[in-house]
Amino acid sequence: MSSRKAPGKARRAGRRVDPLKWWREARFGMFIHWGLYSVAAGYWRGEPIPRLGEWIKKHANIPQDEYAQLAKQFNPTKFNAARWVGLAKQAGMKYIVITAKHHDGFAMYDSPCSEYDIVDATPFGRDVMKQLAAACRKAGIRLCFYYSQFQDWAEPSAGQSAEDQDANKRGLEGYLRRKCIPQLKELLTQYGPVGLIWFDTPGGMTLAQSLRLRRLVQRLQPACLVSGRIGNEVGDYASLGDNQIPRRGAEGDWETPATINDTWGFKRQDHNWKSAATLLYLLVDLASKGVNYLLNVGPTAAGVIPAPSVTRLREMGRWMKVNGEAIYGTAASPFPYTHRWGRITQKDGKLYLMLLRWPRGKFILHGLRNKVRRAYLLADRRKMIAVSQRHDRKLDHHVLELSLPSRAPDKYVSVVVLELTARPNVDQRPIQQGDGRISLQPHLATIHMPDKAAAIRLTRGGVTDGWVSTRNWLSWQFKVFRPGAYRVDVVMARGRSKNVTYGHKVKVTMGAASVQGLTSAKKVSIDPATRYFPEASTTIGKLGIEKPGTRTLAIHLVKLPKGEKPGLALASVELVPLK
Ligand code: H79
Repeated sequence: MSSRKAPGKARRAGRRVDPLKWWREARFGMFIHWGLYSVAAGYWRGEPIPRLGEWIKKHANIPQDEYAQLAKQFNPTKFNAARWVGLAKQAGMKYIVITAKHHDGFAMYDSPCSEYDIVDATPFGRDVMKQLAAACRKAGIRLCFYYSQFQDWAEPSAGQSAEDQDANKRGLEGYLRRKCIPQLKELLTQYGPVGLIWFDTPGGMTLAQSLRLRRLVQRLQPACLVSGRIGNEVGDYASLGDNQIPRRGAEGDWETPATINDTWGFKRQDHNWKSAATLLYLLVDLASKGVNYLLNVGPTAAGVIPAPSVTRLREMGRWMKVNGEAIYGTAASPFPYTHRWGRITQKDGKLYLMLLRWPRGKFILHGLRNKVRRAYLLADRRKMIAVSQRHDRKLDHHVLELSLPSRAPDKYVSVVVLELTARPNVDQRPIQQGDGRISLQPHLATIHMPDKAAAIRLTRGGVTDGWVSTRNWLSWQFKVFRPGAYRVDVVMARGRSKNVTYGHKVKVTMGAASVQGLTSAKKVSIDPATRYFPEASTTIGKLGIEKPGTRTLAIHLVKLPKGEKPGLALASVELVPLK
């Protein structure tokens, strides 16, 4: 993703072994949210409390002394470190990140500097992290700790919300010195090698404060990574938002932390489990964009990972056993856009086509310039797939055709390997897809900004941001092969504001023809995979394409909705063939 760098890289340069090597190869990790909130399990005084389980102290306004009483009920007699680690391993996950301390301030390990911890304050009285560290070592899984460095709701001088900008006035330094720094030292000295510290919500921390924590980690464990949410861009890699799915591939090192249902910490009433198909889609989609998938489980206070999580992770593991080669150690797709049939990753001169939809006839891929040496399924490596490739010189158009077996080998995602004779070489311009669609996304557009004062930027997710000037516009050059009539859909996404905003009058021009219309939220779709990020699609008209070749399409903002400031959050312009 263009404007972002991997901040730790320069600082790490010169080392012989890249400390990010294992993390890049891993691609898939387990997040574990476990704490006093797991005892409350989404209920307070018999009432169900909405939203995130681990936020119950805030959401139900629970005073500190009452919340602390939960510790007396924390007795995870069913906790079995080997079972949790075994599940992660079975799922094909390579690292575990567990909440050593979440925002509630309760340490889930034996913390000498605090009595507000699992050993001193609970009847269980044992250090679960010791057991997890041993089980991880045995299984070859990297153990990592989540540590809420800024927010600590048991410490009035620490950050009290993700947005808190005043903590430094209230005495954040004191909290850092008394609790945060000593606890980080404990975590980095009591449990052997730690893969990474997953910092979160840096809030009002200064650069000097972020750097101090980063240097502390590095001094105690030089190979230990720190997450991007340490703040001020001094992490080793960057975090996308919680559950965030970018629309485009990432440059640099990225990770998306994500939930299986809607909460991180266990909630009895949250039964909104994503299906195994959706979870596998997310894994494959993120890998195709070069993003690690850190998938969460929220064990109960008894120490049990909920059964719906277990069945789904095992299902993912069955897929990974056959198809893991397409995920581990791979890089993002060489195509600058995604395909409707599935996703692509690459490694060592191979492309992995991960098919979410099995084609009825031939499988067609446009825009790959390489020669394919051979093709086969990961589910059956011995059986070669017939490949045919052609190149139309006049249009500079490359077409690949595969004769796949009539039935998909996998019910979720089937992987076809293309062995290339050289490094992947792909036409970087938008191009009509095998199914006839043309998808034009802002990150592939030329952004025209005669009105410099109102610059259009792109969000991390690849959506236009700050598009409020009617003088600024986007255009694309794209290749098309199939003449005919096309429906013009304008797709909006959630920009910086919480909802999809609409009511913008837009005009789409191609050659001498143009169509114009008002964006509306009538067709808001929430993909079950990206369920927290709604999109709304509006059909604004029809345009014709007379002959194959390169075309230019432009979109202008004609008028903003009344009283609206957020601008047009454009996700794409879609040309859909009308048959
Ligand atoms: O640990 C998980 C979350 O608890 C944590 N990050 C993941 C990995 C997180 N901390 N802060 N945030 C996420 C920002 C989210 C704020 C919200 Fe809310 C919590 C939105 C809804 C609940 C704060 C309280 C804003 C609205 C109500």
